[in-house]
Amino acid sequence: MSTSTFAAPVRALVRAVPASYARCLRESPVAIDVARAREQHAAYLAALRDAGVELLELPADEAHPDCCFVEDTAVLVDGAALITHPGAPSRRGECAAVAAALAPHLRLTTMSTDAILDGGDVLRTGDTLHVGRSSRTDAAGVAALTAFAAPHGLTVRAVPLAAGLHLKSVVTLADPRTLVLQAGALDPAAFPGLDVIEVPEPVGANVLALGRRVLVSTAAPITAARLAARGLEVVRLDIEEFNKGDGAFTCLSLRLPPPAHWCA
Ligand code: CIR
Repeated sequence: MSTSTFAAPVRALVRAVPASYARCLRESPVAIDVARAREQHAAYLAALRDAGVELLELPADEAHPDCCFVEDTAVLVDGAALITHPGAPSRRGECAAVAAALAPHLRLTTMSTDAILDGGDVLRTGDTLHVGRSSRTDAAGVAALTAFAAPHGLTVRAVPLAAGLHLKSVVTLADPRTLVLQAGALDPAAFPGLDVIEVPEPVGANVLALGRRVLVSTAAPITAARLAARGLEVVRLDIEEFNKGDGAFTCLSLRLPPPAHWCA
């Protein structure tokens, strides 16, 4: 058993938005305004800093339009990082710079290229890592995560995903015992022992818990109201240009908890 307790992150790795973000991977070919994305990214970084998070900032990589979505390139647990082999071939070149930036802070394990896994598919609650079996994470990726997590006392549970890009596109952590789930995307029974708040707003399901503070999209008023009613300090941010690229709050950072703690 891991003995760590939930906390806000102390550090977060983030990566700037390249001009090529206009050509990022996305399911619907809606036009992206890169200048607006950069403004929204700046507001996101300001919100992290305001929550006491020290930022490790990587420059943009124009050769990798999706590079700002750093969450997919690593899974962080208890002083260690699993550098992933992302499901999308065009994103695999993002990992080297992330690994180099994390190396001074964490022990690194690099996943085999025989498996695929995106960090956006990995949702931690306590000693459990829920991992989405999505188009970006295969059975070998789940096995690699299981081997990485076991020495840390963490159990991995696979969650088949029918809709959404990643598991955390449809369900995220609001507080250590509460999940926000896009209504209809998954059976809440997949998360026994946890409170699951089902919300009708697809862009509401990806929230970022920073201790008792939680980042929620300005386009998700119902989600925001439900979380505020539970006593959480809700901070609303416009994240639309990243929603267009099939991303949201969690995707834009890799968060490091204080020692002996875990974070969203
Ligand atoms: C992709 O398709 O890979 C990016 N456009 C979006 C990645 C979003 N990442 C995340 O949810 N963790």
